[in-house]
Amino acid sequence: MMVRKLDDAERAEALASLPEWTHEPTRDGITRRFRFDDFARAFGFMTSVAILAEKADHHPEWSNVYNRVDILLATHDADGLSQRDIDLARAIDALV
Ligand code: HBI
Repeated sequence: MMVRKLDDAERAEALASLPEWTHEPTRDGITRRFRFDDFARAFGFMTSVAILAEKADHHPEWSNVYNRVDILLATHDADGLSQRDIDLARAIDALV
């Protein structure tokens, strides 16, 4: 399914609704850093996100260092930020 990049107005509106996320202009994606009490909780969170990603057929670019998980959401097919990223960010935020 062809998915399109959000325009400037759509992106601004979406970012306003996701205050924990930051626009990453070099990728036209959004990023958020999550911190947990320990590695096991961080990895459990990643497992929950992986299940969401599979259901959405939309996948994060992420890294994990001990209790920290950094997530970037951008849409490869749109070469930037799409509604799929916004929807997945909302679903991820609901986990924490
Ligand atoms: N995840 N972030 C991201 N961007 C995509 O374009 C994307 C994806 N996961 C799966 C996916 N596209 C598939 O729909 C296509 O690879 C067919």
